[in-house]
Amino acid sequence: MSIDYTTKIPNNVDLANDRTLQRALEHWQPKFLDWWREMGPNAFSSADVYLRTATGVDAQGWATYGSVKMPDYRWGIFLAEPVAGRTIGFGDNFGQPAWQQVPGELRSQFRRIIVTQGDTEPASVEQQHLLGLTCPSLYDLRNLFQVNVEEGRHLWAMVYLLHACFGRDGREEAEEMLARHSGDADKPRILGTFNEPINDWLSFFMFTYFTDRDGKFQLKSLAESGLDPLARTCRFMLTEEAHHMFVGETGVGRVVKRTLEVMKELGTDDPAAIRAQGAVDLPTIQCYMNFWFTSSLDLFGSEVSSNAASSFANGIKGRPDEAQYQDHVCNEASYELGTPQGKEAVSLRNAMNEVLRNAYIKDCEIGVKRWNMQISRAGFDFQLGLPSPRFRRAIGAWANAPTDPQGRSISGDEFERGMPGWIPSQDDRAFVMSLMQRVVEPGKMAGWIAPPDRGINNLPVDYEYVKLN
Ligand code: BYC
Repeated sequence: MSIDYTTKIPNNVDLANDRTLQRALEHWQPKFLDWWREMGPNAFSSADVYLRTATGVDAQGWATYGSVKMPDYRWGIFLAEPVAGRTIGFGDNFGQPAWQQVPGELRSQFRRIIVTQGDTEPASVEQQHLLGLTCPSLYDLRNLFQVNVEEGRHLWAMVYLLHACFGRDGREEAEEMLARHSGDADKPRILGTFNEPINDWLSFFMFTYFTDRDGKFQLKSLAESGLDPLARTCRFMLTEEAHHMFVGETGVGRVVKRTLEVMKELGTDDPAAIRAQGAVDLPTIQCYMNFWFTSSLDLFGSEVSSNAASSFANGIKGRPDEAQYQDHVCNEASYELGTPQGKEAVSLRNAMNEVLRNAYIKDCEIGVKRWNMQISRAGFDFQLGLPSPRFRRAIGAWANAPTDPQGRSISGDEFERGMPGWIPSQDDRAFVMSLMQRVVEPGKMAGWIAPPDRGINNLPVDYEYVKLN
């Protein structure tokens, strides 16, 4: 199924044959572009950026690379290929044909989930609005912009569903997507993490490692949805999401690598000495990890959630890779939770947010292992680690239960006293910000980050990925 680039809105959903939908989306398009110009990376509107653009949705040839000015990026609507005879893979409607339209009785539930998903996409672009001004290299600047334009496209993906499946309500929700803003006191973004500022590149790499990975798991469970257009939309989004997590994993890995070089040169692990050389000491990297990991854990919702149970029962949102399980109905099974009050058995359907969160945590561990391998290969015995999922939670059973990063219950006072060493303190943030000096000579890297192993699309690292004009 090829993508039609001859129309105002590139798409592979035969938009030209649905004039009403096409007109509604064409009406939203200039508002999106206004939002991009105001809230996106607007200091770089005239830059030529080496970007990939989706040109097909199959596994082989879905991307084309080329130089683009970001406001001219061809945002569009791309769904993965349909699967003939697809049936609903979980819940009470297990085995019935997948829906091509939203069933009337599930309208508000579907809408709420699509709105929540959609809201995160422009939020992340807003969070990263000024980051380009302090890029550590042109290679990184290009990756930031690739992530930004694709988050913009993911907004298009959800707005398409809102327009196509929810009529007037959906069109209103699509307008609201551009009216809420990250960190806005009156109209914030829906989920907590998407209102946190991302003012430095270490935070950006942590965000793309930890928060985009929440995206991966939410999209994987929506890719199982009984609503076929939603499932196909999310399947294609996942191909783009993979690059964002690559940026995060290699970004943190390169910061660690540079720190290890400095530690070796100096023959010390003393944070003050490492900082004086303009690198980020490992304990500070750990603090940034603690912050973004715990914030991202909250994005999965409460451990016990009737919303999650009902989404599963109704075939709206499954588990990632649902096919790996034997039982797809789950109305008998139970799940054991650890709560501040002790162990508690709850029905599996009610614990679906926790099932998803645990799959996510496992996935988070993979990159941490790689970073630790770098550290031990360099001959140092420091280890980075994910904090306990009980630590610093704002949502769910552990929300008002202070623990240390190991998950041991402590008093509120101990918690307050410990925090400056557990998550970035004001001093840590000020130090990391002080490193954020713009480097834009092709191939040059800021002193706090090692160069990548290779460039983009087989080009050398010193290719001029962004022509600043
Ligand atoms: N902050 O029953 P509960 C991505 C709300 S990231 C604020 O516990 P439920 C991306 C919740 O909305 C993936 N509020 O949980 C990454 C509910 O409010 P209402 C984003 C929160 O309903 C990087 C109430 O608390 N995708 O794509 O099962 C860059 C009780 O909720 C939070 C999705 O999230 C929070 N952290 O909700 C760009 C998928 N957590 O309705 C993009 C769609 C919960 O009672 N969303 N609440 O007022 C969902 O599936 C679900 O809405 C949730 C869990 C996962 C959020």
